[in-house]
Amino acid sequence: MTTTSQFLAATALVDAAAVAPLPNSRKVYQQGSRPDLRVPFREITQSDTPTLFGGESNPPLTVYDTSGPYTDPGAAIDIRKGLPALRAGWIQERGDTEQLSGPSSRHGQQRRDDPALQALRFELQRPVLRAKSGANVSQMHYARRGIVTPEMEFVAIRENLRRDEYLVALRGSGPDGEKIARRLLRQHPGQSFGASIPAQITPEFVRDEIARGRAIIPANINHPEIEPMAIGRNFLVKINANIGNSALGSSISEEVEKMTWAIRWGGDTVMDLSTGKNIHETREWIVRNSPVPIGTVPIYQALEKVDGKAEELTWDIFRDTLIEQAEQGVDYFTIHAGVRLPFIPMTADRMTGIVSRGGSIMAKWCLAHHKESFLYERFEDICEIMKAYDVSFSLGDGLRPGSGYDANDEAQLAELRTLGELTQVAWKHDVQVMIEGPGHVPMHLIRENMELQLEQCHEAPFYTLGPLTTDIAPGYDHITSGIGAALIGWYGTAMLCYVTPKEHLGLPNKKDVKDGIITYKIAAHAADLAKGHPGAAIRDNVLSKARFEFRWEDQFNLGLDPDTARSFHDETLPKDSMKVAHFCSMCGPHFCSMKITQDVRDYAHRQGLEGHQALQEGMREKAVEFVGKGARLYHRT
Ligand code: IRN
Ligand code: FE2
Repeated sequence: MTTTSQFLAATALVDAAAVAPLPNSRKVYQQGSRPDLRVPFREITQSDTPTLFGGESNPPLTVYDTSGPYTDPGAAIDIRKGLPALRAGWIQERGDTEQLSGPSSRHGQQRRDDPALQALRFELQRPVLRAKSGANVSQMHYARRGIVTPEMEFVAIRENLRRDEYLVALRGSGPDGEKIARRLLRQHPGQSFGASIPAQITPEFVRDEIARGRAIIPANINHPEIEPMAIGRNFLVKINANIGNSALGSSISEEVEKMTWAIRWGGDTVMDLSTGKNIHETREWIVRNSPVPIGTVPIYQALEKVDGKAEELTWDIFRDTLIEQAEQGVDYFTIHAGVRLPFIPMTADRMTGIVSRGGSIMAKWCLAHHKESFLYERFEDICEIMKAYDVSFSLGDGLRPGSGYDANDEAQLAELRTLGELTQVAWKHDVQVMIEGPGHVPMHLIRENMELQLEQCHEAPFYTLGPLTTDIAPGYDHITSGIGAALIGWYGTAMLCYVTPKEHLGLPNKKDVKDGIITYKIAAHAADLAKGHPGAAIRDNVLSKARFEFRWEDQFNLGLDPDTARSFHDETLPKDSMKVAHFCSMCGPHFCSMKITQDVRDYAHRQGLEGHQALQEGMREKAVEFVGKGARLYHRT
């Protein structure tokens, strides 16, 4: 057991590896319409190696950045103090909030005197806000009244990926700048399944999407530290990383570090699913240090309060838990209000029953009392709390299938319809909503699931857990689910909840968290490409050009995980000189297809041949060379 003071000493600063800037990268900010609106991006510098297409240089590429101030060497971060309150001024200016003297929750009052816990707490140093009586502080409420908030403008700038700036840089990069720009910006038209992403995302577009309920900006007024982001199918596909201790393992400092680690690799939101000890304190540390929205499942903590006895849960305990967490600044709540009493028997013939933790807690409560769920019956009361802090709903899929066998069954679809009904209740209160989805769904049933969600939940953003496309690969469920995530993202899911390799097997460690995130970044980006998100292909094109030009360092650095790419290359060619070589160890110096293509082009150039003819001539010459060397052709991608 570590004592409080040991804990504090150990966590004064976050683990350096979790917060160091990524290689060849620096933080850049784009100024919005006001001085306190600075939108962060990551700029990846490329080498000056002369390139194939002429003498032009390779301008740095700017990418979306979720890592917050952690990767900015200029920002001095002390996690005991938390991050700067970036949005504090925006919230205050709106004049619709009031400051409470301290946390009003029972938890706060009961435990304030505990000296050990006091040292772990932040509330004592920060204001706790609530909407003034009668006010509604949700982004949806502002949007519907025609107000473009700084949060919306922030999101608009972020989603455009500084494409215009990159175009200008490319054009100025050398004599062939214009040609290169056209090449690097080219992408295949997408198939969007009804999503319509404009070429330029404006603050007004963001406002309109929020007003219609087609997107949300999770942004609790008690989480002023966040850099706002949007979840909606007309924006970049987002990913969520789950962290959290259980009764069995992991400490507060580890959880904070997992959060910084998760956002370093691209987590757009983080859910704290802690269920063990010091649940309140763990969350406070995470929220105060998180630049991304934090989600929770409040029923987990409510269950702790009744010592794990689901049947002893009451509305009062649940309501107090919601208020406690809303005052801490949690940005979205998973609430399993669609698990209704009449739906529970529908799970009787399932292969895997109810696999959702929250869903099973509510099912147990409903059966024990033989009563309708208090989450369903009190839904409007919950909305009142949500709009007083701007907490977004993530309506839980408590009846999601836990196996391909159970996919798209009666119970799942009955719940989905109910979530659609509740969406309209929430929207009546101008409360932001997204809808959680499965789970385990074989590929051929995924599209149907997405279409039903859009129709029945009135286009509220879908947020799915995978889905896992097959059940036969425990240990590899980041892959079984990454496949489903890519597909459902393409069809229109707005956010993908990651699954790590430890799914079904144990609590993920740091490596699992990273593997889950990279897998989901791949799925999300593949979906952006397929949807035809304007500008999605730039990074692919820039990386492909670096690859073709044997700029190894640039290839590593432009990728999602430069460290792994570099270490794989080092395994066989560790020397620095090999980072400029025109081949790698996969095919060796003589059989590199890209080297050969370049030789072919050079040959054509020398011979003064044109196009097709050149290619044929070159290939003939190469073929002779190959056979001469006893070539075996390797298939490669
Ligand atoms: C996402 C979509 N469907 C479920 N999720 C996530 O699963 C949800 O956001 C939360 O992180 C977790 C909740 O699990 P239970 O309580 O439904 O098992
Ligand atoms: Fe599962």
